[in-house]
Amino acid sequence: LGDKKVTVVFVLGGPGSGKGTQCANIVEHFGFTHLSAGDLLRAEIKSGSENGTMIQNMIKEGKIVPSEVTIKLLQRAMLESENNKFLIDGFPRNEENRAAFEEVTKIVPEFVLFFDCSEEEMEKRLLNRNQGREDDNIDTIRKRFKVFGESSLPVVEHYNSKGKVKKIDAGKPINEVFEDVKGIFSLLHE
Ligand code: UP5
Ligand code: MG
Repeated sequence: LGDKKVTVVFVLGGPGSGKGTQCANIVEHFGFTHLSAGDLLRAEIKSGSENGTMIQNMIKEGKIVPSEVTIKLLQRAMLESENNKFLIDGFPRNEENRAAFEEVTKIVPEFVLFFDCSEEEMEKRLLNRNQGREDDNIDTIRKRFKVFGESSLPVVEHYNSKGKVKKIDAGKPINEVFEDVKGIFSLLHE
């Protein structure tokens, strides 16, 4: 990223915990730019990139795409943006993602927003979403939950041990969750 000085908040939580929904609210109220790693990867598939087929297969299986691919997309998006405040949604998903991002970008997150939600509630939301996502079927959803528990929760634990995690009860209605989110972002000084 060169000289560009940026503020990054990682937004983590299980599949369907409401990361994208709440990021849209945060953008509106607090002037961040939302970078969903999953959305960037899906755009990469659509663009017909040489990695497209590999990414598509990984997403269909609920697996984590190689770090260098995702990091390149995130870096490019941050460079191309006029903004210097970013919500990075759905990344890092494993310890290797986390270490590689720190190594390559030298960016340390301001904090980690963690949406805590039961699998039962997340499953219900994903099966009702109806936006044609290839990974919103019960087989892939189960795989996503497994990967989240095994690989992504340790990342949350890593940051928690550094006192960087702000945990939100994400099982509540959307507006109630956002009240709690607002409480956290209101404390952020410019
Ligand atoms: N909804 C939201 N909040 C609600 C609430 N409080 N009450 C009731 N309903 C609520 O929400 C999901 C649905 O629930 C929506 O219909 C919403 O209206 C409703 P959303 O805000 O979309 O939840 P989100 O947490 O964003 O769910 P998403 O499915 O996007 O999470 P995932 O983490 O599974 O998906 P992502 O796009 O991040 O990643 C997809 C795949 O890409 C991964 O499985 C992986 O294969 C790959 N990937 C990588 O390999 N590397 C990466 O770095 C990122 C992704
Ligand atoms: Mg999302």
